[in-house]
Amino acid sequence: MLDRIKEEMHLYEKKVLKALESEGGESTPEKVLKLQLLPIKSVMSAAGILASKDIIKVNKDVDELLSLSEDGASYAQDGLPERRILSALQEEETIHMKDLSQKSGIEPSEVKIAIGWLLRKGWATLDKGQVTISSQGMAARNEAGPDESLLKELGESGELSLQELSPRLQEGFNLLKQRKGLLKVHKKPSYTLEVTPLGKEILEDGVEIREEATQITHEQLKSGSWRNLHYRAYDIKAEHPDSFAGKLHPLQRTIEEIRRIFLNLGFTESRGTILESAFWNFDCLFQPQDHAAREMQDTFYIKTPRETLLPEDELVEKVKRAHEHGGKTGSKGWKYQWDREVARQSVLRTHTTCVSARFLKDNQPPLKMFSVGRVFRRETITYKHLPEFHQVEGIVADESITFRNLLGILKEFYHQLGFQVRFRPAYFPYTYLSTECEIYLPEKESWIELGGAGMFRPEVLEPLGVETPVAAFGLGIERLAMIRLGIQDIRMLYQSDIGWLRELPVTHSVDWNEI
Ligand code: FA5
Repeated sequence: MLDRIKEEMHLYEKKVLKALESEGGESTPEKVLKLQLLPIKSVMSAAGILASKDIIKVNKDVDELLSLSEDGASYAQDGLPERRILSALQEEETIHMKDLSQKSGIEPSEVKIAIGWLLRKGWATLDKGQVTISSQGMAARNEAGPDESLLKELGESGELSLQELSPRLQEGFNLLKQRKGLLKVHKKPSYTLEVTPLGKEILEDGVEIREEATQITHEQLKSGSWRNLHYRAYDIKAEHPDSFAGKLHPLQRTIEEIRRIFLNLGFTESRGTILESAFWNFDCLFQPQDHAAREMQDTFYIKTPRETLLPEDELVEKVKRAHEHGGKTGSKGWKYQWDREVARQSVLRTHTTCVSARFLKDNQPPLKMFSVGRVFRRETITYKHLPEFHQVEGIVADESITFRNLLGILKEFYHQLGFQVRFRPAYFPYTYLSTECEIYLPEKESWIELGGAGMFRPEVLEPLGVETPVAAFGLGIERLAMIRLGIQDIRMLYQSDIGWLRELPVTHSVDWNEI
């Protein structure tokens, strides 16, 4: 234990400790620096470190130092104004107030105050403007008062310690401080360093002062002499100030992790826009125009622009036919009259599945695509619901793709994020088979739904000209982030709680080498 403490001691710490030993265990930094020829800053910082290790004690005292202001210095030289009047009164026992300035040589502005002090000290009397010297004044002729003594001392020595003033000078200080702006007091800390019992133990054990290697030179490396140098041990458990490095917001970090997983799985990334037409958000996904999700209370409709352009007629026609009677898909459709105007409405996209639909129109299978983006719904906010959140959407299209492949992809994705999921049957107008993935939340004692998935229906694929099966999924990111970060409430992600954000580690436990 003692050896370890000694090994970790810096050369300067040892020097300070040795100096204190030679001074009998206690001394001032000023003496230490003279003994060891160290700069005062090094003594103080070494003393601070020694104190933090309980090897010495640093006692701090504050000295109050007294000095004269400019006015004080001129009084010290010329005498206090009442003294100068007293001198004048010795020649003429009585002087009228109005002549005082001229006869004593003090400024007219000082006369009033000077008379005040003359009377207070009993050196003169005042009667109808006549100032007359008293017997006390006569006696004081050749004798300086305590205030004058202090002025004199300060004039000669420049500075005096307030704590060390003699009682007479202390009395002088009490008088002088009643006059404005004559004295200056400034506080000066003074320190004594004192070896503690632990410090004594170390000293008794022996402290050797050796030069330490701090930087190794090229030559030392080349010649191998670095092996013989003495190195100080580091205390890797030493206390350190907290530092809060800049880092990505945990939600953004989750998004980046998700992107990386899909990129590593060979998916292409695509992007859409948050302002979308009802056509791409609903119609081409075979969502009937009277579907509940399309209601005003579920979807944000946009006033400007209220309407959007529809894609080419051929596609619009095919979507219309799919809705009305199934078109060439073998389906019977929804059996209603499809309205282009409804499809033209602009909306804030309610899911990212529209990005998949657009991608399928422009790209031929085989393909793997994912997309991350913000979506909007008229939701009542709860611990797991937000009106604006992120989804990651994906599609895999290939001749051989099956529903089982889809479950495999989702399992793999969640597994890489550290989750076990379960699947349950679900319904979406645009997929068959359809499923929802859920994970268990022990704190809420319930399952929470993380995403929807399924195989796109022919009514979706046929108008887009896609002939292979397409596995599709859309997963909520905030809920996933919430569970990963161990928070009970989804709103935390948007609250900018600086304390919580600071405490979060910079990285997750995901080991990218394993992915
Ligand atoms: C959809 O949005 C489908 N488009 C998913 C899909 C894509 C199915 C492709 C089939 C094929 P759903 O409305 O269930 O599905 O939303 C998907 C996920 O988004 C939910 O599981 C949930 O994790 C998240 N989510 C939904 N609403 C909210 C909300 N208000 N706040 C936070 N997250 C939400």
